[in-house]
Amino acid sequence: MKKALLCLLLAVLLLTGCGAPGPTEEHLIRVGFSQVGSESDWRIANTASMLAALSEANGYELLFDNAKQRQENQLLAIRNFIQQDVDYIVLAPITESGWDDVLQEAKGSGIPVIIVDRRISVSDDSLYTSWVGSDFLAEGRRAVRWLEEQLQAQGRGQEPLRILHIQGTYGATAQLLRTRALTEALEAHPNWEIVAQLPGEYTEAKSYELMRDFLQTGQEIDVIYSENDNMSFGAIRALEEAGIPCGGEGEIMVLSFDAVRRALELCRDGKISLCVECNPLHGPRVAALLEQLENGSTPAKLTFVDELAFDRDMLTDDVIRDREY
Ligand code: GYE
Repeated sequence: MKKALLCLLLAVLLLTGCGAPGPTEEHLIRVGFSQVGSESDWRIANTASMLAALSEANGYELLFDNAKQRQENQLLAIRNFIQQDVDYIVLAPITESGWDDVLQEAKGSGIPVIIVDRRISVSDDSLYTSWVGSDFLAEGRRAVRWLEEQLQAQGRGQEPLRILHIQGTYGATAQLLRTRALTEALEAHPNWEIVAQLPGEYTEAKSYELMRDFLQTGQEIDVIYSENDNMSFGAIRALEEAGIPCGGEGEIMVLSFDAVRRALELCRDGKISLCVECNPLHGPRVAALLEQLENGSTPAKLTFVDELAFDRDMLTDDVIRDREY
């Protein structure tokens, strides 16, 4: 009888796991995610997408760190993830450079690293397993091509064109390549000129401030090439406060990157002339890469996301309604 009871107790203990981690807890994949910050609508949508995809219900234990737009915070976060011996590190890098040492440490600890959104420039590509994000040069060229076509259609192809360039965080791939596309365009069009370059740091507040100061100079412009939507929002606010219209015929054209819902609405309302799409919904893409690694397969080194651009004529209510970010 005693023996039977003991057996029963043993069976119960085995079934319940007795204090040891439960079956699901035991199998959670531990991921440390170092995010750039929360500087823009794009970024906030990106964070939401990552948190949703790498949830406990989906089998992940996510250690999330918001670096508040500072690389030193990202370095600290990664070292902390290494110390906690996570299974994987996911890094959304603020700039391209400065990652060699810390990624060498991750490699030394045998932790695979996935890069998301912006790229990194490292001396040894084996320091990261895989990258997924946008083709920022293609985005910039999409904006430039649209502008060329517009000017051509308006018979202004040969006229002087004065451009105000609002730039994102210096050294970020999205800044470097969107800027490169504009630089290429200036080489191809000697009648195009950059009146000023403003360091908007991808935020609405900074761009608003800089735009207000710029308007004080009294310089005239035809186009604003703004490297993300939030900087466009800030610039448009400053223009409106100064009583300067944009988007209409003969008025300043705002070309904006990301195409978040708020920007699409401004495009529909005629204030933004072009929204170049940049898709932030990388959560499921990163989860797919992690799954491949878990299954022992080798994911593609680079994965580019397909994107579009919208002007007022292309925008339908459906596009705006269905926009997830
Ligand atoms: O355009 C901007 C964000 O790296 C693509 O960063 C991303 C950029 C995006 O803050 O809104």
